[in-house]
Amino acid sequence: MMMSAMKIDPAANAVSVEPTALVMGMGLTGASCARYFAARGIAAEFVDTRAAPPGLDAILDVMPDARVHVGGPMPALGAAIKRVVVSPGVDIGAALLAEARGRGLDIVSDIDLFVAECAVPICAITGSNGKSTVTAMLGEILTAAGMRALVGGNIGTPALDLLDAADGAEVCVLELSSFQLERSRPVPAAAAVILNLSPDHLDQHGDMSAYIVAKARIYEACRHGVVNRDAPALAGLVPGSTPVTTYGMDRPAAGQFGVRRTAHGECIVRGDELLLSIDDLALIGRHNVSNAMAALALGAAVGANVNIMAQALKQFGGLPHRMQVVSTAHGITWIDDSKATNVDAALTSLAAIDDPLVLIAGGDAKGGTFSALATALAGRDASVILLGRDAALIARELDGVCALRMVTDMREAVGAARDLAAPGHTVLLAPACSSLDMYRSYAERGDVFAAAVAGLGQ
Ligand code: UMA
Repeated sequence: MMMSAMKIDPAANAVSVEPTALVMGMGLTGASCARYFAARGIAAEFVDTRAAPPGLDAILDVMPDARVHVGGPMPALGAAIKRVVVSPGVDIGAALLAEARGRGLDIVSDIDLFVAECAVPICAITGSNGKSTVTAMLGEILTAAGMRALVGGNIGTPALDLLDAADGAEVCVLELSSFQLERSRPVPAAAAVILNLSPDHLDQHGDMSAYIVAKARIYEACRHGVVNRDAPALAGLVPGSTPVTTYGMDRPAAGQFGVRRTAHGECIVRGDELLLSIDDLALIGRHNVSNAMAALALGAAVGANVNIMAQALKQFGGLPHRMQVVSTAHGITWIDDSKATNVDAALTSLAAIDDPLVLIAGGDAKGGTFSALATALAGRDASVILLGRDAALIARELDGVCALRMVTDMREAVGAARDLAAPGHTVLLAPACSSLDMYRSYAERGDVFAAAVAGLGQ
């Protein structure tokens, strides 16, 4: 429908200039497109299948006269539209897009628009898990090494908003999701990495091979590939002529990043050069050693000083909702890992904990399966509390593996966990599912968990 409420009066909604750009999606990306087009004096039209898309007000703030269509059915393509910008959450099978393709229009993503104007080298980061951590980490250690870094993309600041801060920047660290990669032309990044690949978003991509094809696009036009040796299948995704730096948890060849046992414990090394003791890393878990090496390899590829970056890793304390300890009251450790939105991420979190465990899991399974979770829990001193839309599906796969309890909300989950946990136990929120069936985001889910834990008192 054409909007006619609140700020949008249809009578006043007539635009003096016919829009030449159509933006599909009115979330964070759509709002950043509005700012981008408004700053360039380009009239744009916006569509979203949601009845109340979250970016609507921000779009009308900068383009009060813009035509906006929310909910269905979608309008036909305007005759003057020359370019269509597709947000990451937009269905690529949408009829409007098919019409645009049929008409031979220029179909781009916000990432394409950003790349066309970005004058500094880009470090592009994707992977099923850890990509926001590596993006933030690399931004910090590049800054410590004296390079002014822009940081954005899937991590939260839409890429186009980075252009406003680009003056004086020397490098851009861009987190790219499979949705962004699938909707974009190959990004000519100075350096790119796929951190790891495990099933995620299969409800959207259809199957694992389509998901891998989307992720592999990150290497297609990059000038330097950074490759995880512990995931050998990923090496084959880099075009043969592209120079590569590898990293892995084993002892590396000259010039590559890895781990070596020394008299002072395990150290991150480049070739034979000692860079940092693993014990000095602020982040916990072996997966974060791997993440740290990915960041170092990317930073090195754009010319930053590796020794200074390695020292800066001592200060990087991580992002919220990723293995974040929210309480240790009464000898029970409560960990918010709400960002564990797929099974593989939850397995990584479980592997980082040796204590007897109460796991809180469940939500929207996104087409995932849970047999690997059952295997990881088998034989452990663990109980599982399940909530959310796919709780029953997970319960079927964990049946007989450990004690299960079904709850209806996070408060009840935390109360049940308090009953089950004893001093020395860890309660871990690692849902292995997306949060969107119950919460606006994984961050809100983590906040609700932390508030419920705080509500238990000291
Ligand atoms: N949607 C509709 N109809 C539409 C358009 C969107 O129903 O017409 C739905 C989508 O199915 C989706 C939601 O709205 O679930 C958001 O879509 P969007 O394209 O408007 O998203 P943005 O608000 O622009 O946010 C996107 C990223 N979100 C997604 O890809 C779903 C944000 O990543 C990112 O921070 C932002 O762009 C800036 O670049 C979030 C995310 O969850 C953190 N990403 C996924 C992940 O990390 O696993 C991929």
